[in-house]
Amino acid sequence: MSLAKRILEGDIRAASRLMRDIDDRIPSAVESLKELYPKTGRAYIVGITGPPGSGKSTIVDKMVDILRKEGKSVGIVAVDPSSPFSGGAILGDRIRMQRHATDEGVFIRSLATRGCLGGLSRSTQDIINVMDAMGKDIILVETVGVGQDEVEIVNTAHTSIVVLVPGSGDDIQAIKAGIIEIGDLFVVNKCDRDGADKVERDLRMVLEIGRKREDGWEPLIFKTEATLGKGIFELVYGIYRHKQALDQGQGFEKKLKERAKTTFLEILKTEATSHYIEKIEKAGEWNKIIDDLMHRRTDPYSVAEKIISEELNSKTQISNNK
Ligand SMILES: Nc1nc2c(ncn2[C@@H]2O[C@H](COP(=O)(O)OP(=O)(O)OP(=O)(O)O)[C@@H](O)[C@H]2O)c(=O)[nH]1
Ligand SMILES: [Mg+2]
Repeated sequence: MSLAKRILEGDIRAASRLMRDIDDRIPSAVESLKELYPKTGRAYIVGITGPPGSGKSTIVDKMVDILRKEGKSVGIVAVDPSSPFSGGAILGDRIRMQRHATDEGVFIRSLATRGCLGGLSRSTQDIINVMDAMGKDIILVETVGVGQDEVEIVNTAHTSIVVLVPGSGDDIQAIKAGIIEIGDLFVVNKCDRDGADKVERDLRMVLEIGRKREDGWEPLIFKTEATLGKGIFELVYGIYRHKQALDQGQGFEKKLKERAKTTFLEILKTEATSHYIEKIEKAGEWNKIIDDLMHRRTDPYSVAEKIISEELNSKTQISNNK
């Protein structure tokens, strides 16, 4: 039986195996992903982003408690661009979810940047699709910070949660840096610390003077103390409220469109890039190109153009000769 079929039948080891193959960029993984794609689109995806150490994992962990009590199956993807490891190595430390590791209804996977292709958001999409095909009801995607990759990842979620904490001056900075547009729900965590009210006030102000959202949704703010689980129940119901608003308006359709587009662009980008890189490597021209660029014997624009047009020319020649 194919790996994909086994995954669809609920084989957890098959799912882990495919996720490892995705991490290692093993070509056959794509065949499995092709087979799984028609079975995806059922899971509800929630992105959680915020500065390092703001309590994202603790929040996720406490949300899982509630979701499991409601009988929902959960997938968790922890995207960690700063860590050189992937898989089990950092799970215990960074994800604080050992409690759920033995629960069959919870599937946890962590992801780190590999290589130089900026394929983090691609791998995340792939992993989300596997969990979706596994039949997870809800998939929580934790990402650190607000880099381009994070924004892309969070953009493809149905509901995006942005976590802030008191006492780090860069919060409002982060808010200004475009985080406002991506947050459907905001969390001020570590409310046991001084300054939580100020963060909330600042946030409210920024939200109010900000542009009205096209979808009409007014972002909600929640105050939590995740370590004690305070405020998490309200947050989970905030997700449901947002989902309901999406279902009732045109928001859902738009999100699906956005998700399909982002996934496709991401795949096109990574496939095309690796194709050309492979070609250059095969021709043994990598060092020469870099050397030429370094010494300004040529420019990167022309080299890229040349490689692409060479490929197109050779293709037309082949079809002309047929
Ligand atoms: N005082 C206080 N500490 C908290 C609260 N929530 C989380 N923490 C602590 O903050 C630290 C970081 O929590 P994590 O959940 O790992 O934060 P994170 O955002 O997932 O961190 P990274 O994944 O490393 O970016 C841990 O020591 C938590 O126990 C809270 O509400 N109050
Ligand atoms: Mg974390």
